[in-house]
Amino acid sequence: MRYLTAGESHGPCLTAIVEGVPAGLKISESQINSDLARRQSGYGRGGRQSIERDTVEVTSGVRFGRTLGTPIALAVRNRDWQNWTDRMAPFGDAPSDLVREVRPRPGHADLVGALKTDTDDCRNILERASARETAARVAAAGIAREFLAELGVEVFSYVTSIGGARYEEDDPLMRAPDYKPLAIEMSEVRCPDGAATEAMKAEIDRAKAAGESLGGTFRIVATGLVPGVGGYATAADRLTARIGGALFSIPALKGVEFGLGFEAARRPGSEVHDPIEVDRTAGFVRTSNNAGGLEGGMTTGMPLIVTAAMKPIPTLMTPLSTVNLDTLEPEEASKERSDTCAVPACAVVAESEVAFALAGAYLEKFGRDNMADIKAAFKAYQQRLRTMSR
Ligand code: EPS
Repeated sequence: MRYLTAGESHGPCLTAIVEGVPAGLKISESQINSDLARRQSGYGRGGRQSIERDTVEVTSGVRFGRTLGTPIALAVRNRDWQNWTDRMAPFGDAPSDLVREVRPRPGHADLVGALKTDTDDCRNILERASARETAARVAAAGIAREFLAELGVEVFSYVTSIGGARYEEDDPLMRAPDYKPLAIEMSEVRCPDGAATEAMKAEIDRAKAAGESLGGTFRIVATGLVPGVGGYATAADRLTARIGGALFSIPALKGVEFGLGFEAARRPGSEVHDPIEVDRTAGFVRTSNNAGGLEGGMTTGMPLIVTAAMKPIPTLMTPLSTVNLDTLEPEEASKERSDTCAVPACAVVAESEVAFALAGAYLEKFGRDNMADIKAAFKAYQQRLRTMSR
């Protein structure tokens, strides 16, 4: 299952095409819209989110609520487009009063993109490098999530830190994460802990008052996985590489850790690896989950637990110094309307990438054509695993 997106932040719409989806998968428009709403939410977001009401339009590949097994095309319209029709017009001449973007922001794709593509207007770069593009990813990932849900897999996320404010979990690598969807989604920063939520909001308030922006960390968890998805035989099969690569396609991500992550490098082997036991009903289980649900590039059957770090947003209301591309003189970087913090939204985008990576690996293991065949193969596999642990 693969997706491709197109679209500029202030163009008419964002588009996604998802291919490799089996036939007969039930798709819910409202489920996709609720994921889009989660991506728009979060304390510390800027003015754009009060303009947009992201909803999905499905224009191909689905009939009567079920997939046809053909490419699925999705659109998310930009309401803000109506304010940009002259400055972002696909055809005709540029307006005579057009203000080019010539003060590249450190940390954004502005400068390097302009050098690479030979343009004197960083807008040609920033329109696409904008985090707005992630709305199309979240819409596309709705398909992957529905597929995984049919096989009992659920993907969720929560924020573990914003700036210096942290949510200290008792047991972050617990065997069965205590998924608290209500507490997560009720929190304005998508953190299940009330005190940590308040501390994170206070950090955002301080940053906003100082014209600053803030990054943070979040955890993505997938439950209900069966062991043996992914592969150990070739580099391309390894689910660790696929999930890591998928997450690093999110522009603002600077770090990804699986399970114990960097902490594993500081401990002896006996305090890292997860002992194996056999349980009459559950089959082969682990007494800990330091690996974060992946061993040898494959799922172990324990929850997948990935922690990711997002850098602060590059647009600063108290801007850093840059160079004006016209005069080559030092100047303040441009100040586009922006978010103080988008960590809660980034966690939702990261869920989408993990869902795509997992859905692709499940399809490779259980077949691709239609849901009935896939479910039959899935059931047979579970049956064989049960026999092997008895
Ligand atoms: C975003 C839309 C953008 C930004 C933000 C994310 O809208 P606008 O540029 O009109 O304010 O708010 O983009 C960035 C943080 C960025 O660096 O480009 C969205 O819908 O997520």
